[in-house]
Amino acid sequence: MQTRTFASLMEQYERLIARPNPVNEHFYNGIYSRYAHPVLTREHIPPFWMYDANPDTNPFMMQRLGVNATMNSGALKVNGKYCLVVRVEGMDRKSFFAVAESDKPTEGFRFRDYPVVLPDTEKDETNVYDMRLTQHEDGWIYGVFCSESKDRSSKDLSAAVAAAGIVRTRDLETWERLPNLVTLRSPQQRNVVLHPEFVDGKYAFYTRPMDDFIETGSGGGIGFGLCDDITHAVIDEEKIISLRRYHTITESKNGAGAVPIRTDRGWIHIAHGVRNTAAGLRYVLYAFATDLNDPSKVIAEPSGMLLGPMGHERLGDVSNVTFTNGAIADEDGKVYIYYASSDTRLHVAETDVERLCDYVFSTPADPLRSPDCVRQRCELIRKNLEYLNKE
Ligand code: M1P
Repeated sequence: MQTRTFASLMEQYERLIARPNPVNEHFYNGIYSRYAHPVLTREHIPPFWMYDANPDTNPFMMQRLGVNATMNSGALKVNGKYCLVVRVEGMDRKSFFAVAESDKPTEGFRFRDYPVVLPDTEKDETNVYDMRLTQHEDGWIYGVFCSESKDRSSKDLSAAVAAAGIVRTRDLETWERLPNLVTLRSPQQRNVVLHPEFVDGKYAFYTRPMDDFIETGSGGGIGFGLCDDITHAVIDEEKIISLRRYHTITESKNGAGAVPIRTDRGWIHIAHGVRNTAAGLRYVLYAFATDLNDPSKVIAEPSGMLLGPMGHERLGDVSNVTFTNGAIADEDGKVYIYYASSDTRLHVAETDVERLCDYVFSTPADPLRSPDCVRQRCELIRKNLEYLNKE
C-alpha cells in the first residue's frame, strides 16, 4: 500500500476547491437549474482536519480523525459571502458544525480553518446536527438545530430524545448557546425553524412535534408557535399549519426545511416531505406559501414535489433522501437552494423568486397520481394538442 505525502493531499484538495461547477445542461424542468457537481462533499474537508501532517508522528500518513459526510447545511449571505453551516459527520456517525463560505453561490466553497465549537451546556447531549440559520430582525443570527440526548427513561442503551438547540452569533465565528427550546405540548422536536420577523412582538418558530424519536406518532405535521423570550424559549401553544396526510408526500413526516423567503405574494417555504412506501422512506422537497402578515396561515398548499434526488445519486439505504435546511435569496431575485442527497453531500439548485411563486401558486395541489390530477394532466394535454394543431 502506498503512503501519500501531506503535500500531495493538500494539492488534490486545492484542485477540488478550484474546480468550476457548470450548470447541468442535460437537466431541464423550467423550475430550477442543477449543477454538474455537488458544492460540498467529504473530499472538501481540509486535510489538516484529518491527518497529522508531521511524518515523524504520522509515518504512514494515516487519517486520524476521518469524515464520513457533509450535508444538511443552514445557509445565509453574510458580508457579501455565501455561508453554509454544514453538518459534518465523523467516521463515528456523530456530527459537528463547520462554516464553509464562498464569493460565489454555486462553487468555490471552502471550510474556515476551525469547525464551530459549541459551548457544552446541555450535559446529556450526545449529538448535534441540521442547523437552520435565521437573520432575525432583532439583529442576531440564530442557529436552530437538532440536539440529541440519551433517553434516560428507556432501558434501551441506544435510545435518544430530540430537542431544538438554539445558538446565536453576529459573525458565524463566536457562538452563544441559549437553553434548548421547550415545547409544552410535544415531548420531542426536530426540524425547527425560527421565522426571521417578530409575530405579534414575539419570536415565531416552525416546529415538528413528535411523540417519539423515530416514530412520528399519530398526529403532526409542521407546527407553529410563539415565545416571548428567546433566551429561555418556551412555546405553550403549537398549531399545525401543514398537516400530515395519508398517501401524499407529507404522509410520514414533514419538516419545516429552509427559513421562509419573503416575496410580494407571501412567505415561500421549502420543506421536506416523506412517504412511507413498502420499499422504504421516500424523501422529496415541496413548497408552500404563508400569508405575509400571518406566517401561520397557509395560503397556497403543498403543491407536489419541488425537488427530488437525481436518479444516479442513489446510494445504499439512504438513496431516497433529499433534505434542505437552507436557501439564500439574493438581491437580484435569484434563489439558491442548498440540498443534501443520500445524506452524504450538498448540492445547489438555482431558481428565482418569480419562478418559485409561480410554482407554488400554479402547480396542482393534488397528489400526482390522484384521479383529479390525472384529469388535470389530460386537460393540459388536450389544450396543448389543440394549440399545436392550430399552429
Ligand atoms: O436520514 C434522513 C434525515 O433524517 C432525519 O430527518 P427527519 O427526522 O426529518 O427524517 C435527520 O437525521 C436528517 O438529518 C436526515 O437527513
